[in-house]
Amino acid sequence: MKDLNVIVERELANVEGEPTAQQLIEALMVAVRELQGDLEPAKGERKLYYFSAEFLMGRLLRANLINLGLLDEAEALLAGYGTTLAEVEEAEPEPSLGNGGLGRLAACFLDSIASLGLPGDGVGLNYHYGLFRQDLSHGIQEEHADPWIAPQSWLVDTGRAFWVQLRGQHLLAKVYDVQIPGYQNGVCNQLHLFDVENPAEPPAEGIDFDKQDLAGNLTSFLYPDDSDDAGRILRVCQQYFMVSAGAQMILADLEAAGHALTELPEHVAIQINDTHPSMVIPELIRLLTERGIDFGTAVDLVQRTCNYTNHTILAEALEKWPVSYLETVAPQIVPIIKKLDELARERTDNPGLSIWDANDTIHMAHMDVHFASKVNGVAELHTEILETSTMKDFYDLYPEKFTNKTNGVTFRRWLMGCNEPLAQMLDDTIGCAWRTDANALEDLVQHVDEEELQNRFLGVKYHRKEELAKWLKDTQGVDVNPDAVFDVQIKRLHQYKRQQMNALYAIWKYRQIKAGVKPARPLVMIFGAKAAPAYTLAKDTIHLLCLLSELFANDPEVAPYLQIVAVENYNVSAAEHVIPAADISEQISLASKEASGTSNMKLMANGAVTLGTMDGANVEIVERAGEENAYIFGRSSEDVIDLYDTGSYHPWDYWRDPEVEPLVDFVVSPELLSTGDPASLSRLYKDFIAADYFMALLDVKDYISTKERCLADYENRNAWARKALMNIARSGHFSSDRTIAEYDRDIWHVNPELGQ
Ligand code: H2P
Repeated sequence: MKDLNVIVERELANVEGEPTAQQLIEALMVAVRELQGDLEPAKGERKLYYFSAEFLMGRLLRANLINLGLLDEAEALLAGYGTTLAEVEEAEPEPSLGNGGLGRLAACFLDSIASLGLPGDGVGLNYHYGLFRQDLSHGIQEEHADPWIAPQSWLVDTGRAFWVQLRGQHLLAKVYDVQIPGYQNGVCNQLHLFDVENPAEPPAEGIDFDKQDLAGNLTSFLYPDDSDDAGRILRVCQQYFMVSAGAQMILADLEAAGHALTELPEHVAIQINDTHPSMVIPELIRLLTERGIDFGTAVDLVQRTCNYTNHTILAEALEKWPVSYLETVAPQIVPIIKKLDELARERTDNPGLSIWDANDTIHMAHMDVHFASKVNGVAELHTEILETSTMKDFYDLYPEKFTNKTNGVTFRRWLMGCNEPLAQMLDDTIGCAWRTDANALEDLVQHVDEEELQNRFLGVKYHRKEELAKWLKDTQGVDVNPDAVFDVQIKRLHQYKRQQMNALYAIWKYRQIKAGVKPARPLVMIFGAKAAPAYTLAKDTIHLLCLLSELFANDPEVAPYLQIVAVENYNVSAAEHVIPAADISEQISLASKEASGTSNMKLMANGAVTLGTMDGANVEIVERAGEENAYIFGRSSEDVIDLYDTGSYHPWDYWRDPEVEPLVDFVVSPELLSTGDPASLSRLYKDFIAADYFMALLDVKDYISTKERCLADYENRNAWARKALMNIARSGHFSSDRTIAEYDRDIWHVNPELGQ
């Protein structure tokens, strides 16, 4: 029987003197990998393959120790070296293989699939330099490569590889596995990441690289800049590389298990996570027909195997590729797509539902809906909007395909892992059942009125705020006051998420303070956000936040009351510090635009109170937590959809409001122009008054007054603690274990217990 201590000792045998954090982490990683290697994958007649361009895994040492039941043992071992896991894990590099909620969801799902004992693996790409590392030191976002693959990493070289025909050349796709252990159930599934044989070195500076060099750079970065043809074609190359290798692997596994190819749907379920892996449909059909199966049968087999998750109603994210790109990248699948389009046209004469449109553009989501078994949205409101608006014609054609699967997050990472003191408080109050069944958190409802518990909660929160303050000091030299309200907005930077509306609030508050209205308690506004490198207005918003941060910090009249902290290079590890310390959870997207959101769920489970619009999963959060335990503002999704449909939103009408105008005009005030980039600020300013596509000005007044009400309520500390406790108690529904059980029940049917 292998033992953690024995392996770590063996690994450290040659170390002279006290081992460094790096050496301890590496020894623990080797030990955990070895122990996981002895576990068995979940087994069953049918296996799920979850295809995703992103898997935002985060650091894995703590998560894996929790799942192996070895956390205490590891802490005891480290105590022997005079340190703790929290200290040494800072030396564990974080793979940045995702952009935001979409990739983090995929990571939570893998954890839940393994923990529920379901046979299911992830399929993705092994990006060497990740999304990018964000540098904010000059008050603007600068991007750099974010290498994470060290000699000791979580990657296991499987020795397997598949040839992929791409852009007229043959590239070998090597398979690396990341082990995914279930929660104390002896199961270990895999995340398969494909990679080129000889990856290029990272760019010396920035993230520019030779986009034509597929052999070297195909898997360098996630989302290469798509502002030119070369970048877009490279994205299509990445997608095809992933799905072709993935499809070949699935068929190889099927045959190795002794099954006929015609039994594909009986033994395989594929989930297409967003449109990036959509080409798996024509690729599988191609591979099956190449192996002698007729086209009609191949289509039927693939359709019974594949399912598609939609994560957004934003047109920009529903990929459309010119036929010419596909001709360049993978001409072998173009005739298949043509035939699929013809089949789709036999099913409907609505040209709006075609796969291959009159402009020779391929609509990936259309191909998914026509040729998947099930199509799901990621929160009730989102699915309803898909059915009644964005995909209404598809819904009318295939009502039976549509289903909702409200997102969830793994409580093992997002509560047990990142907030031990809160987890301990829960154990002491309601017992440990919640650790295996998050619904048991409901038991906390009976205790929310207990003053002693409220005080204990406030103590835990304060402690976590002190810890965040220390981490911010250590990592970016910022001082924050733990007595302040910690107001947190953490999500990718996008206009629909409306960080710019939050910036207008900061300007409002600043002007109040300058006018002599001092807040009862200081406010720390914490932002964590990366902007896509080619998304200018998003980068302008980051610049604005950095300028405001500096302005407030340098003004002695303001600094004691108001602070903006932009967490640099916000990622999963940063989130694990920020989320437990949050008081207010900012979920302020324009209603109808945020499909679900998942930071809302993590923050809820950690006792932050939601300040948000009735959008995405906020609706379900408020339904459960109770309206009195959240702060809701803004126009409804119906109103917003109507404003879009009628074209009747004109930002200048709102800008002219005497309370709003000075806030917007401040963006181009001498105070900011003196230190900021005038081009960037005036671009933002013009966008506010002349475009404001995501309607920040529509809701800004309501937002300010609701936030003020929320801050006033915060002063009744025990009443606030009660609200926070109600949020925790009602967060169990948002466990990804619940989400995955629903996917399995309604879509995958891989649960061996059910004998599917
Ligand atoms: C997206 C949606 C979120 C959703 C998430 C997971 C694309 O994530 O916008 O509303 O919760 O997928 O389904 P994000 O914006 O964080 O990249």
